[in-house]
Amino acid sequence: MPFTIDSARGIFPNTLSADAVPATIARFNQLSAEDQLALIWFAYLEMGKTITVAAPGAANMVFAEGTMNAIRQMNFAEQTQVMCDLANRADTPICRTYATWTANIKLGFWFQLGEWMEKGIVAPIPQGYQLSANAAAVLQTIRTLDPGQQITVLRNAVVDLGYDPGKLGEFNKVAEPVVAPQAAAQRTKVSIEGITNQTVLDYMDNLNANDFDVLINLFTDDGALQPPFQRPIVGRDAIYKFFREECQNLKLLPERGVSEPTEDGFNQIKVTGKVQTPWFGASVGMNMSWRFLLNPDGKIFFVAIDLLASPKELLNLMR
Ligand code: ECH
Ligand code: GLY
Ligand code: GLY
Ligand code: GLY
Repeated sequence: MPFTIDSARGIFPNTLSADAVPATIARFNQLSAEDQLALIWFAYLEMGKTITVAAPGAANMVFAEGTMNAIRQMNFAEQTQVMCDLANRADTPICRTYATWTANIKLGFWFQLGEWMEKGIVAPIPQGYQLSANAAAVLQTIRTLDPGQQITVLRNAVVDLGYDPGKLGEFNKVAEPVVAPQAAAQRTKVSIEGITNQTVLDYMDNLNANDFDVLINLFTDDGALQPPFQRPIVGRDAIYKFFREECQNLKLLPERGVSEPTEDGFNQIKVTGKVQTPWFGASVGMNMSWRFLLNPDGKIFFVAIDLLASPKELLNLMR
């Protein structure tokens, strides 16, 4: 075996990912609970002036409904306490429930609380709330990021709230229902300048079609997928679970790529392009790259998905 997952992670080392995102999250995590909530509130309101977030589907919200309705019944002081508990990653029943949700359910929950805060049903951020100097500086950094990086900061901030899922022990993730794969007539085919490799084309087309059963067969049994800013997810079962729980209705718009043979019959392929999330649709195109390592049978042994540092990186196909 010429490659391990660890060595595969280093293919195309010149790829510049958006380090500003984890750096900003690290600074955000140092802030007080009150500052964290107020900062997201301000960032979300400012972003809403230029990009529109789509309401979560009703079917998705069913899973957070019990918790949301319990919060709705509380008085303002209790609601504020729940939100601060979430920001403090406290050990409470609601924080534990939150920890079992997928990213989309967490986002849908906050989307609803945000609407209720605007309507006065849930305790608002206090009128005239003054961010600390550190929080104001983090907000200022967020303003300088491109929209794809801004929504990633927001998403990652939301995902990190609540009780630490790592401390829950064994649990089943609460995820939205899996949609049926797209019908043949609705499917689209990508074309990627410089790439004819069928595995890579099939990867894009099947992920776009939510056809996770076909998609997963493109991977080796011991293959790995590394999402942006995360450790690799290793093994076909774990990747399949990730696709079904976290990867529905994405739109991959790959643009160009480069392919070259490497050791022992493996192929390394880098593709760059845009990705849209169902939350923001065409109003936010995230600048992304995919770094594939295919085994001699053309199966995916490793793929890393990175959020790029700048649009300029879309043209960087250097090894
Ligand atoms: C309010 C104040 C109190 C605190 C909070 C509030 C609410 C905040 C809200 C925020 C909503 C934010 C949202 C963000 C959504 C971001 C989505 C992103 C998606 C990125 C997906 C990517 C996919 C990449 C992949 C590819 C593959 O090939 C393989 C799979 C995978 C204001 C109340 C908290 C409501 C909605 C960034 C990049 C391409 C790796 C998945
Ligand atoms: N993007 C935030 C809003 O539309 O309210
Ligand atoms: N509105 C986007 C989603 O539910 O994924
Ligand atoms: N960053 C997208 C995901 O990991 O789901």
